[in-house]
Amino acid sequence: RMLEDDLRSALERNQLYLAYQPKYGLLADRVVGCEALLRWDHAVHGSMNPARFVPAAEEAGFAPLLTRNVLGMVCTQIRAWMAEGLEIRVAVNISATLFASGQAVQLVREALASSGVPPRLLQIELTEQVFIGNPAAARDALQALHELGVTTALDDFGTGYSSLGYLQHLAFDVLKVDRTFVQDLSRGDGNNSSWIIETILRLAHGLGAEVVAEGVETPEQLAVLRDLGCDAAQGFLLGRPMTAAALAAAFRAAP
Ligand code: G
Ligand code: G
Ligand code: MN
Ligand code: NA
Repeated sequence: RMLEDDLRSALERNQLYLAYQPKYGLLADRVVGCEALLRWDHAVHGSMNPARFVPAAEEAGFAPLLTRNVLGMVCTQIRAWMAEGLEIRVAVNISATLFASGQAVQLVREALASSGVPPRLLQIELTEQVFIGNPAAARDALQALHELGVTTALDDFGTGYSSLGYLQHLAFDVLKVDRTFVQDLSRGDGNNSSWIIETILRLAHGLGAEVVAEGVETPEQLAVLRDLGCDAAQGFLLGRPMTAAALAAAFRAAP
């Protein structure tokens, strides 16, 4: 109730903001894009974790409002970077429930139309949860996004207990390997995690999708991912979630 009221007023006063975490292309050896991560500095409770307040917002029925806000902020930022001569693709997390309801696609369409952002600069990250419930609706919504020219990423891949069969019918441009697999990576003999990542890479590439490894924290993990032929990596080693200005500087940095 209190959280709900605080959140409502934070939304009304534009007190939520975004941090941007770089995605690092392993072939290009440079920052190739970023993920937008929602932040809320509560006046009394300090920095709030989106893993907690986003679900609370959704339960309170704020999902459409919150998502419209996030998409608006992202599109404004993309335009600002374009004005500086930078074309930076931004990935946005959208909750499975909102996505399956079909509302998310409409919000994306509106955000693109009102901002004039080129659709190719927007990517939508979804979890395996979208498969549960109404896979047919999810499929329609994915197709509608692709028709808009927006790309899609399957987030936290490998942790959602979903059937691989869904991948056959639901096309994603990117699979994001969950950080639990990346954490256990070490060089040398094939431990289970490196086999799993190798298999995900083969699966994804066979489906025409790219692979982003999440949660890369050590140079050793990065080296193994490179050896395995992973396309891109994200994690504290390559950059923490940062301000838009810092992200632009990282993007500009020559390889
Ligand atoms: O950035 P951080 O580790 O604090 O994010 C925690 C969780 O919150 C992650 O699962 C992330 O996907 C989710 N999250 C971050 N920003 C958003 C957002 O704008 N919308 C939604 N739906 N989830 C978000
Ligand atoms: O669920 P999703 O993958 O969207 O979650 C993104 C979250 O992961 C963000 O909250 C971000 O802060 C966090 N994150 C990003 N890089 C790392 C990392 O290298 N290690 C850990 N532990 N968390 C990370
Ligand atoms: Mn994500
Ligand atoms: Na993830």
